[in-house]
Amino acid sequence: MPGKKKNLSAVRHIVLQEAESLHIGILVSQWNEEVTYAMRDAAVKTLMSSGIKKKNILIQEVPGSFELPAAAQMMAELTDVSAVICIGCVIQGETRHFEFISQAVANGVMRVGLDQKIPVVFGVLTTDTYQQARERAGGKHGNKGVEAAAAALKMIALNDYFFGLFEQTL
Ligand code: DLZ
Repeated sequence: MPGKKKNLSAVRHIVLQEAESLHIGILVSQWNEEVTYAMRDAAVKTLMSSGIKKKNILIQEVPGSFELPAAAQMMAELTDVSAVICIGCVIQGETRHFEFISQAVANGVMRVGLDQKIPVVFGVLTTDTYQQARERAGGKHGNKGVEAAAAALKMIALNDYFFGLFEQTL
């Protein structure tokens, strides 16, 4: 139903053609690692439940969320991944770091996705408190790692769909 709020953490299986041969990248920020590692693990589970082989999931850590866009660009350019899932957690502190990092990461991830022409997913929590972040990494608000993985798979499926339409015009 359009406009209805949907919690994608409920997503279980997304059917993809040739899932077994797909390679997917996951970048994980080491800041707030209790949260980001829980999101990473949920993302891996979601990918595997859709048929992605564990050996085809390329996981790499980065120092902080700010490094996610640059690492996503490297991964997209230098590996054969079909999508990059960027996982991070930025928590409001006493300084303005929060605003600068959140904004830069959101813009950077978007830009890499547009430039590289593969899905680059923004799996970055930006919360006021640590507690809010934990609630979204396996707590009462689900796990945003699941949602990030689901978004990557859906965008790959969308690309396949458009490619199919394009082939019909040839
Ligand atoms: C410096 C910093 C701060 C204050 N807070 C966070 C945060 O909440 N989450 C996060 O992922 N990273 C944080 N960082 C680190 C920056 O992302 C980055 O790694 C450093 O500024 C080095 O470029």
